[in-house]
Amino acid sequence: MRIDIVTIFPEFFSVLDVSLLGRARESGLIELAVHDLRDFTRDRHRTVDDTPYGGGAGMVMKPEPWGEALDSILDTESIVIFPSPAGELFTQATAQELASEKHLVFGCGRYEGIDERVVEYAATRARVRLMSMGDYVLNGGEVAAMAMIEAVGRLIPGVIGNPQSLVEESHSDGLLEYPSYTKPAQWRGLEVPPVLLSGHHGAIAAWRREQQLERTRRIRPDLLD
Ligand code: 6GU
Repeated sequence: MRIDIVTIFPEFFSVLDVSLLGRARESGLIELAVHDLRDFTRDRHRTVDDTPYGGGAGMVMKPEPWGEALDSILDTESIVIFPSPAGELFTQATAQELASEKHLVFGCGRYEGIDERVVEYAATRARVRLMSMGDYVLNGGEVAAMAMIEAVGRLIPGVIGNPQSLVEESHSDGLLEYPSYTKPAQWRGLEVPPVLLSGHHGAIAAWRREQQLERTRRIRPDLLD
């Protein structure tokens, strides 16, 4: 998979050099490039924002640098993702859909947002999705893009060593994950649930399922609807 990111804070994305995704990049499973939006400006001050038409607080990102950036990055197979609190909710199902794409482009807005015509223009050149991480406000799309890239990247075949771990994890079956334990069996007076030490695989599977259901009912009843 190819991933392009457009941002005014390219240094944010240095964390993608490490860990699982860093290895996926080294092995060529993921090809990732970060582009500084200011490199697509043409004025001396490398201006990326201006005051909003109609008035109001804050600044809006100007369309011209975005147009230049998108023109240099997009091709017919691209899908453009604009992280936005006004977008559709990004879920595990979204991550799964995006994991089979060839080319993801993340357009990270700052300030009060990007001139809406940029989204309109992008939609004439590629498929476009506005994606939100949840009902809270971030200062810009960078952290959201990073979360989406991690969620998608780990679903690409070969990125995770043991694919079984993808099958068993939270949200893959629509429920929260069961609790996990490792040695020692007793720690600071706290015990591992005895069933996990029983060697009885059927009983363990049943206990884990029950834990998943109990947790989901208690913490995220909305997932059961
Ligand atoms: Cl994707 N962007 C911003 N700026 N804030 C958010 C978000 C995205 N998702 C939730 N809050």
